[in-house]
Amino acid sequence: TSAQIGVTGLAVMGRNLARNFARNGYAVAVHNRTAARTRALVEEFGDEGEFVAAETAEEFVAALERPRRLVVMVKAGEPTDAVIGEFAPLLEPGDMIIDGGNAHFADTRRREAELRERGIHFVGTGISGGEEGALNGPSIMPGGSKESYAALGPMLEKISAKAADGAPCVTHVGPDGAGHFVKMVHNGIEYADMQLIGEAYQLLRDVAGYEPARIAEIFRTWNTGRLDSYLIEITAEVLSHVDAATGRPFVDVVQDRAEQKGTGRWTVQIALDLGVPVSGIAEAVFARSLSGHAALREASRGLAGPAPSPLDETEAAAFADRVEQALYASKIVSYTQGFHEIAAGSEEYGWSIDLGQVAAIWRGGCIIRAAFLDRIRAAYDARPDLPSLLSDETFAREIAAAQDDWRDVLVAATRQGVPTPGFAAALAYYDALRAERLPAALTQGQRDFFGAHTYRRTDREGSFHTLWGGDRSEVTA
Ligand code: NBP
Repeated sequence: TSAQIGVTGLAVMGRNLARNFARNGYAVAVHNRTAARTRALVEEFGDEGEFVAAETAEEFVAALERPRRLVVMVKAGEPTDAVIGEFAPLLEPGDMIIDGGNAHFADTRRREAELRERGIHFVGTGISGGEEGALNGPSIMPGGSKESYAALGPMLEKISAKAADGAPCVTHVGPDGAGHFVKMVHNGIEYADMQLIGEAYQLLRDVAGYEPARIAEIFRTWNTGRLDSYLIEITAEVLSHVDAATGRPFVDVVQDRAEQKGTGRWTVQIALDLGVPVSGIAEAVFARSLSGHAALREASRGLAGPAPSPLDETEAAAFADRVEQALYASKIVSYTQGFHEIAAGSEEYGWSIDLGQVAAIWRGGCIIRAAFLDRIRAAYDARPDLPSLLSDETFAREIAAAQDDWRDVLVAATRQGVPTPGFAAALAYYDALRAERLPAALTQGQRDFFGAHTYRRTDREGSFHTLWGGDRSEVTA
């Protein structure tokens, strides 16, 4: 038998992706370092479609029709290089290695360049949607050559999620590492979304005084409006869940220490390198780190906070509405920052990424899927050179309508001592962009004072320096 595609690495993601291909009518060769996983897959799900089980790398490669399409779904990092090292010598020019793991885009660029020399297409591919998405339709972000997409795209379109308008949630993002870069920023935005939702929850709990079950109801209501999204939906599920052992709200029995695997951190690290302010994503990553510093938190428990000032029922309900406004406005800012980073990466690496397409393929399948993304797509479709999402008229108008409530929520949070770094960073970004003058002028003055770093004037061209240690006259630098 000859298989149209092969999957090596059959842990949760690879197994479900292989089943997804098989269920869509493709013959799938399956392989895993530990052969027991391969046998288990065929035993358990063999009747879902056509699988070709391969025990060795040679058998696996031989089972594939040419040009070969070989999907690698192993742990990102060294395992990926090990698998490439094992398979590449068995491949021929024109064959494709599709890395569906969460690789760092810089690794993808290196691997792509190395394999290109040997005529092999390396397609670094972001896949979002977790286990469930891999099986029933993920959002897929392939990079690599145009040529490889021509041979692979139709299959990916078939197994991907579909947006509400039926469009497949996959596109050729751009060359080499573009796909993994966009997946990285997707995850960064996911961190920010989760942080903002977390802050909204904490405010509803500590300022409005609501119990988790009641807050779940509020999220359910929000999910029928402009915040309609997968993350809001599952938030309601988690908040309404009751722990069987104790009968208490599930959120109250889980340790409040958030973990992370690294894609959020990468998004911030790369943003620092590119000089793109992604303050919302950065605050989300820092908030997770802070939550994990148990000793530091323990040592700080006794620090002074404000006196509690509970709201009555009417005030609490009004406050909950304002939190929705603050959450929505902050979300717009998060996406503005994330898309700015994609635009900057695209510019830096010459990827020509279509931002509207990125929003379009995130509409279904992935963790940040949301009705909202269709509006981002529309904004970029209307104006592909949009300098920022905030310059889109619709978003600008919505923030204008939300801003008073957004500010009030931050006042309440500050007064009552509820940490809201995501909301606050988003508002600071918004106000900084709006500002006629920033204190950056003073910063430049300080830099010129202590380091003769020079400055530019508002009224004349050129670089200038003031003789701070002398008569304070100005010279041309
Ligand atoms: P894991 O990330 O847990 O990786 C397990 C797989 O890697 C197994 O098949 C294992 O083989 C194989 N492997 C390892 Br570990 N070292 C190897 C080596 N040196 N040579 C060959 N194979 C090796 O699996 P996963 O959770 O299914 O994720 C797969 C990829 O998809 C990862 O890169 C992950 O970041 C990415 N991803 C995951 C999700 C998610 O929701 N889990 C979502 C999106 C992307 P063995 O069976 O022989 O040990």
